[in-house]
Amino acid sequence: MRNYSKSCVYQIYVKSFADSNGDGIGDIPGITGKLDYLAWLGVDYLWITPFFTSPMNDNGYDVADYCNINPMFGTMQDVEVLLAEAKKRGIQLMFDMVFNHTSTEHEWFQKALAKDEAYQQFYIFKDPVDGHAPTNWQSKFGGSAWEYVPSLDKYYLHLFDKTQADLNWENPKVREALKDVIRFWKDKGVGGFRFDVVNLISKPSVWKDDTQGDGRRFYTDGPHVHEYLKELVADTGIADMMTVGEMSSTSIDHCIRYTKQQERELAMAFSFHHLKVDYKDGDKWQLQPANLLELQRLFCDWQEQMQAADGWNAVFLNNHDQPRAISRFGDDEHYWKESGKMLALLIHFMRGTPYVYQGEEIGTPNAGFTSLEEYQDVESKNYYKILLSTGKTVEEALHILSVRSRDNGRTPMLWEESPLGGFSTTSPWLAFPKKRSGVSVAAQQQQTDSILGFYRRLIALRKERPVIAEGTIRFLDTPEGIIGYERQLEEQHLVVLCNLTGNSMTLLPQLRPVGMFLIGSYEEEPDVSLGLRPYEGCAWIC
Ligand code: TEU
Ligand code: CA
Repeated sequence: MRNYSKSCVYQIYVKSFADSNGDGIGDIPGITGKLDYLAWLGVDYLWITPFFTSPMNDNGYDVADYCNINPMFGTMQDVEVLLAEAKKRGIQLMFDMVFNHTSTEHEWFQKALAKDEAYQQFYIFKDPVDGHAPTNWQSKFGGSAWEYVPSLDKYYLHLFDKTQADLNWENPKVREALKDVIRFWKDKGVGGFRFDVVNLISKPSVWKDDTQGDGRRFYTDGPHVHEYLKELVADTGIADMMTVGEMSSTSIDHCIRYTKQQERELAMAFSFHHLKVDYKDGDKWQLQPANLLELQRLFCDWQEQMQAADGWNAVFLNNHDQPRAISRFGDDEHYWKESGKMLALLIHFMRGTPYVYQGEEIGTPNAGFTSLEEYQDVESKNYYKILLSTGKTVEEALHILSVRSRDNGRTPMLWEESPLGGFSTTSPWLAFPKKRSGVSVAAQQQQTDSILGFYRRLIALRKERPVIAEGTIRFLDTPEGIIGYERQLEEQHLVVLCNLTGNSMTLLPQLRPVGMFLIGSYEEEPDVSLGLRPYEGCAWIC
């Protein structure tokens, strides 16, 4: 039994959620102003993406001061008001701890640049090898993972942007400094933490070229990662708090260790393999249609194997780094409402804690941008150049961005149907999605059969029905395109079937559920003898 099995987490990308002061940028008071909506939706936790002091090269994931607020988003007092107001509504806040790296504007890095050797030990500075970078590792945002500093004649490691320098966790002073950050926010009443790419913190002791890849196999789930996490959690007293680690290119075995209760590391983990089924040869920048058999296999493996070893998944299809699932795995044109609901059901009745990313609850589709100027994300801008340099035409590169850019998930929240969407009183920092008819909180709160209403019901059902929160899971032997699973708690069974294709799919007699129909993505109850309609998702209590 876990105390967050009934919970639902709502993720807020602060820059795009709600703008309270009319500068076109979402902010902390903007979130406070929407707490009644979030309480109505029924969510228990808000994960708020970083709003700390930052030059914003990676929208706040480049932190220059972990204990101060970026004035663009508000003040410390605004954060305290948000915490207090959330608490009144029974909502807890999770803050986003970006501990793999800091901004190069962080005081620690600035001291390192000024030749303070103690602070050089906070980062991973290395001498050039034969006049070039120490290894051939690649940054996840494109280009070398090493940046040369002429004044020091040294390179520093950055697995992300060159303004995001990787911290040296081997140095106990780094670990102590980061524990102080946790203590600071815990004392302010924060209810949990999300740890950014936390499985990349432990680098290998030998630095060598990766002849098979970009270097990730050397530092992913690195040698001391479990030890460092245990230490951080124990020394800050957060073992029983709501914590989630973002695990990049991880394995089930490691995620079991990260989340098994007796290990006392984290409450749950995000993994991303299921969101790479439309990457050709594992490359995000090469398009292919989603491999649905692979999706089914991955859900089955992660859900069943994590369960078998007492691990716990954070279940999700969307976040601020991903294109919108409704455009990716659904049909946002012909079956917008049905596919939005089906994808929600697929995730919400699984074993684990479901996450809702702002806007998915109203079926927000991809941005639909057609020119480079519309994009803001550092990764998109870098890869646009890389795509052109590898021979893609401008049209091809823009098409790839329109499918893969992280900005697809970062468009401002649509609160109303009006031109500025109720987001701001001025034009926002990033454009609204091109297709937005019917996509708004105000419109959908009026309707009984809206995507929004459906999410609200799913969130409530997890609290009402122990089989959803506590039941065991077993995947059904379904044909390609249908994902089905059964949850069981004592005598009660819950059967979920989701059609992820645009075709009607017949169901073999043994797959036809018999019992009480609970919820489905179409207005009319399914007739299972006729099969599943396009993008139909439905659940029965059997
Ligand atoms: O993301 C880590 C990360 O690897 C993703 O950006 C990845 O590129 C994406 O999931 C593609 O599959 C985290 C944050 O969520 C992201 O916003 C930051 O840019 C990144 O770390 C660096 O802090
Ligand atoms: Ca603002």
